[in-house]
Amino acid sequence: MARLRLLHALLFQISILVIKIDAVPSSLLNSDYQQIQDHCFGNEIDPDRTAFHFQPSKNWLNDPNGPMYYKGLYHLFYQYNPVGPLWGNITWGHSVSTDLVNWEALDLALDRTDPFDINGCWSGSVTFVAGEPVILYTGIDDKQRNVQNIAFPKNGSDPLLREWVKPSDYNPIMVPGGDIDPDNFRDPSTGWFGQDGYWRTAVGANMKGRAEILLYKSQDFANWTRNEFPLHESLSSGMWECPDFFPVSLSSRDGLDPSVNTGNIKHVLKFGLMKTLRDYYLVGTYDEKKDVFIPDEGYEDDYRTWPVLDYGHIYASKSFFDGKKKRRILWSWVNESDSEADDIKKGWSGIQTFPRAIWLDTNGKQLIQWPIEEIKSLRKQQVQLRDFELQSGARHEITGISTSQANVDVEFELPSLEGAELFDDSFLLDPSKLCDEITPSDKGGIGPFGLLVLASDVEGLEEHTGIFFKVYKNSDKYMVLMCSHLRSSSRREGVYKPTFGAFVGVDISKDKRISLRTLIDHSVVENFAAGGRTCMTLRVYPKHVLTGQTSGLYVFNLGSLDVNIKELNAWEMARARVNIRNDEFISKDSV
Ligand code: DQQ
Repeated sequence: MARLRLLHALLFQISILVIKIDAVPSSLLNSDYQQIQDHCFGNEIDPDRTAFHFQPSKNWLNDPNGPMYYKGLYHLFYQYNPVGPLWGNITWGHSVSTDLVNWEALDLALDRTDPFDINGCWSGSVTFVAGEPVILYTGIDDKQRNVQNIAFPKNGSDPLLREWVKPSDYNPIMVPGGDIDPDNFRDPSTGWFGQDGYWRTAVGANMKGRAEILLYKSQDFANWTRNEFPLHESLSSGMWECPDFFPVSLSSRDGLDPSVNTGNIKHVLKFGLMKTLRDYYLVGTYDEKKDVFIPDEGYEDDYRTWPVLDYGHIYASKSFFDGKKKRRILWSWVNESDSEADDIKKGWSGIQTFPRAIWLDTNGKQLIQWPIEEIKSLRKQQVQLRDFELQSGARHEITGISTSQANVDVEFELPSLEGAELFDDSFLLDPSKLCDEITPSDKGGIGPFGLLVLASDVEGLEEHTGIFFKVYKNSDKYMVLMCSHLRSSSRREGVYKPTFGAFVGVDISKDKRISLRTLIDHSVVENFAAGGRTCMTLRVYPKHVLTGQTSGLYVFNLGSLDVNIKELNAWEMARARVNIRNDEFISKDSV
């Protein structure tokens, strides 16, 4: 994880050359925090702590691991440091839920106890084998190698799956052979079962500089042999972590069991690129005979051309098939981007995105991600705008609800596309650079228009985070750019404040509308544009909340053309019950 911090530190250094950051004496910050800590018991006062996102009650969290639905309960495991708020001592934390919104913490599922995982229980998955959940995970062994291990429930009739056994006569089940870099061989995917009676799993590996998703096969799920060919490989993009490989329907939003390989389907290979710390995915076909994945036409071995799962701040995502509601659900790790010193003061670090249902767009090319329907159970007061004209230069505050814990759904309508600025193709591979050049004084053609969230009330919105769109014309086509600027998001010291950008895959000339759904939860802002076609998750650490001030929400339009808000609905959100231990709840309500 040092590399994450290093990258952030580097990007932060670069950003201060470009953006003037107000200097805040660190003694003041310390006393701000002290004030909070003095009054802080549990979740109530820590202003950065989220209200409806998954996080442990304290300490470090990273990747989501092995999500599943079993005997009436959803289970989520996660990479967890049980003794501190920074990465290290990695084990599997474990929580259960009946509704994917409220979570109860259980004891560690996997701890570093054996020679094959004594230096860490890293990421992995759960597969149902003969109806019972089985964990595959990466252990860092006594020789500091990445090896793959297996664990079974001690008592499958316990819906809580409290105890797991790691048989030493099985483990490790895969070791890095001669051509595999023992430092980079990890994160076994959920298994799938082939027509030939063999199980498969995909493992990320670095093979002398080449990224390979290795494929292993087994008849009994215990003895595994590496396939002659990798499932997929890339010569140019470095190590691929946390592979997820699953079928998606071309004719329905329903999720599919990982072993389905017939019917009107495609396959998705999702992975995290260590080089960019972003998650990408490829859509294509799985040839079960050769056991290879073939990306669809147009694929190039250049990560800059691959769809990014979320253009903001997420990594190491993991999905599972929810047999209860026949859908595929995905979580992603959202790392902190405040300073390490602040994480130590807070005593926690890392959250998961709100669970997202994912399916393939009708165009067969793009994944759609959308907060699961259970989120509605958290909605409180609602405010609404309808057919509201946002004139050029306008900024309008949404009042009537508290907006630091909110769900906003807005649909912008463009009366015309006349006057869209011309697009320069050189920006195609680097939309965030284009976003970076958009400033409030830039009276563009169509846009920027969008939302300002977590804005300070006083001193002329000194702190605010913009999520906005701008429409460009590229020969006979229109392009919608989505941006988020974090440069004014926080006056706290040591916060990483990048600009994120992406092109939204919609044909704006057809319906002249673009929607944005935003989940605001104290220090995280998840954005879903165009019905979930483009996602952008942000970490935001406003300073104004440290002194008890509330945050504001605005719609704005800085383009020279007026924009209409067809409809805006905003709900204040309730606090979910997330990982507060209460054994009574577990025994009475969950089972
Ligand atoms: N995190 C885990 C690894 C994985 C990485 C270690 C991705 O298994 O490759 O905590 O964030």
